[in-house]
Amino acid sequence: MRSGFFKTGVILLLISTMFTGCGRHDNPEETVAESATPEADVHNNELIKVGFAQVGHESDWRIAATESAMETFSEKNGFDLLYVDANNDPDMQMGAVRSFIEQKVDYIVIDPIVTKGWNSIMKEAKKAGIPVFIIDRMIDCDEDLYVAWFGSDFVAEGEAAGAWLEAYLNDKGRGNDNIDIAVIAGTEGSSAQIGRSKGFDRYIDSKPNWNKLDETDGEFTKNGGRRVMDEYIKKYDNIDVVVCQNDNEAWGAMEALKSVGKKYGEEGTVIISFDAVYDGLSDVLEGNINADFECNPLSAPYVADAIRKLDRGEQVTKKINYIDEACFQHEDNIKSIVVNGHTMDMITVTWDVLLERAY
Ligand code: GZL
Repeated sequence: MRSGFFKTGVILLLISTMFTGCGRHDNPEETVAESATPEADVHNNELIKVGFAQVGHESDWRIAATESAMETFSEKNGFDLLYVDANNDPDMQMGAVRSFIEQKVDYIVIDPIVTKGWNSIMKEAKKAGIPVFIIDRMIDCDEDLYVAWFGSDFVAEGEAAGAWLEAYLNDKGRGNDNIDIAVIAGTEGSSAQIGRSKGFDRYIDSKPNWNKLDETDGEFTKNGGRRVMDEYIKKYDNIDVVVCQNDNEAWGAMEALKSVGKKYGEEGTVIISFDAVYDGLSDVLEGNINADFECNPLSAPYVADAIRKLDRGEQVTKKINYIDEACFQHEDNIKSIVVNGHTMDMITVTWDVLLERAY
């Protein structure tokens, strides 16, 4: 295990208390990442050994996140990556972290499947003197057990979806109509699901004419979205809006609606989605998905940058959000939305917008 972390003495961790929503940074100067892809920087020809315990391979977003991590923690960038795909199994993921500790890696990176159950393994890593970074989803643990977290504000993503739906229905003259809403949630107990549900529910709870019919775990997968939407179609005569907590679930929901001849998107049941991966934005362009709220998967370069900072004895901010996220729509009818007092532009998807998509 490299001792760079201890050579540098006490690392001052500034705990940032800010949260940012899609489309804005409160304090951009606090961003940790200065160079997204660090120069190849091998200490005395020694690779930095990183153990990365990934959620799984459940979605297009996840594949993009994994590809970013593989590229970032590559040997040409000075890393020796130990990678474990936990296949959406929290016990397997905890076991992977324990094996990284036993192998005395230099750093551990975790994208946690669920938020609960992490305190003891995190204490084991701290006792072993191995710094831990959390990316994307969050865990419930003492803040001194990890160096920094790079992820999105999932509550703000959920609120943005609620704000857009409010504006969209007003634009259609349906602001006072009774609206039946079904939610296909992400993996239950993941901070992404908890946050998006919490954010959107703030709008559900504030509108007596919005009726949430149901919320069921679709596991962030296409099959999960299909399974849940099939159930909803059998159970409910009318569904005005389906909120899918990622694009893969939206594809499953579309398949289910198509299988019974129901129209969706621009021509029927409103579909809201999250992630805004390339194929998700393609469906926004085609009018199959009405609005898609970005969640950026490219956090690995920010961890590599923070590792370099630690090695140089520099401060690493306990950063909460690392990158702006955008809000996309099919129709060019909503200019912007306001969430938590911040105005965010709605981007109408065109071919140019789609071609700019990195993932
Ligand atoms: C969100 C991420 C979620 C994505 C899904 O940051 O954890 O997990 O929204 C993925 O696509 O499965």
